[in-house]
Amino acid sequence: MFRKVLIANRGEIALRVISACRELGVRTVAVYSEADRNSLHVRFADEAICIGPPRSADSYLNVPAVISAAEIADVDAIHPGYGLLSENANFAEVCRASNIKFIGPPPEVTRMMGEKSTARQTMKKAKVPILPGSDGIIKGKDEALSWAKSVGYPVILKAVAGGGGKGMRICRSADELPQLFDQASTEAMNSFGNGDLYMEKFIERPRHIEFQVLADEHGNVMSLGERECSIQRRHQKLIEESPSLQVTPKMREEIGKTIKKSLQDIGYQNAGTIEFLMDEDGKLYFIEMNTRIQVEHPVTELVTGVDLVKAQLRIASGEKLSDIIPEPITMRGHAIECRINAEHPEKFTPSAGKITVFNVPGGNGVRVDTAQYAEGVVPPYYDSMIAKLIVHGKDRDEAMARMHRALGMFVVQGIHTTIPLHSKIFEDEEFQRGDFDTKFMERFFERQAAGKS
Ligand code: MV4
Repeated sequence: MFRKVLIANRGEIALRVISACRELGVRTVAVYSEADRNSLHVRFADEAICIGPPRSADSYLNVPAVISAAEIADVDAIHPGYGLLSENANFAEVCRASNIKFIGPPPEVTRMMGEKSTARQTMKKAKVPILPGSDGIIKGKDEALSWAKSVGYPVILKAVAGGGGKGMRICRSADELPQLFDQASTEAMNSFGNGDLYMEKFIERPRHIEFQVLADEHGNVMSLGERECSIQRRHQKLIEESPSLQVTPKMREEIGKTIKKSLQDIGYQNAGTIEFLMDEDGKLYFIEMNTRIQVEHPVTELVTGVDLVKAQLRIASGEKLSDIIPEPITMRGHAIECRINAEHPEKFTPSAGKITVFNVPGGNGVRVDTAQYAEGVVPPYYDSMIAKLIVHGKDRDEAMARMHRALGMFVVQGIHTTIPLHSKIFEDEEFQRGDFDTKFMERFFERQAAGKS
């Protein structure tokens, strides 16, 4: 195991990694921006180094500053958390060149998966089901029109460098395609510095279902079941759960086998998530892969009993999956996570400021991952998520009841949060039935507005 690890992140995930390191007897080094001097990740790490001004671009995303801190603190490895540098292949390459172990997959794999059309082709070769679409990058509007004709409208144009819905356009007829092609390409160029597009058949009301995987450095891959992530707004997830009511044990086993083989082919290592869309007929199609630990990893931890962050550290230090997880995975009960954001619940605009009251719920089956506290400050520079409330129950009904009572006991004052919104979602019948898709929040807000008038 490593002697000392630098955590190149902030907030709850930095604390989550510190917790895993402590349990493994590994020393920790925090890095922080000038806005995060009083943050808990700084307080709980064994050492802390300031790496620059508040804005992420000047601190947490500053590769030379992070690497210098790692050299000065003399660490063996860097854990990138999620976001920030976690899927930056160049950063992983600099780590390698500096003889520091990057806790994640090799840069070659990250780079390949970051190029969405290449990831699609790679998964297709490995027999993972994909949607009908273009073979790689579309060279121009004429090629786009001929692909769309062969696939059939509606189609969706996506940025190969994409993520978070940027550079994406739904196209319902040949008439509107040329204009949407230009819009998508320009937006992709402005957001990612790469205007290349690919195309897929568009699914009208998809569910977003993702599979958690772990892969060691000896060619062993394991699937840890799925998470249902359809409850989102503007590409920001609000609620995640595991297992998905729509995934049967047979589908879970089949997809598990297929992705295991595909990731062995690729030479994948460490933790990863494979995202699928589920169509109205319940069929799953690969859309992209995330080569990092994800925000919603705790729901998988609660149903499988596997500590995913400790597994990441043990894998990166060369251990075999069969030593880390000796028994076959069994999924126990049901887990749900709410992402609590510092936002106006209706306007969804960030709400930075000082927290005056912070009462965290606890009790049976409740877990809270947060780096916030009373008198703590939510800076305006970063992501607005201030806590994750995660519950586990014997079944979905028990988990929902537990979440609803825990939300009622989660008191945050001084800033606005999404806690009241989350409470209302758990009172919604469509949510309670578990029969929803990625358009759920739109319907929910319509119901809310209708109910109030
Ligand atoms: C799609 C789709 C429908 N059909 N692809 C949005 C973000 C990006 N990662 C993939 N996205 C979508 N891809 C096809 N072929 C609908 C979406 C989509 C979506 C997907 C997952 C969760 C929320 C979403 C909200 C809007 C659109």
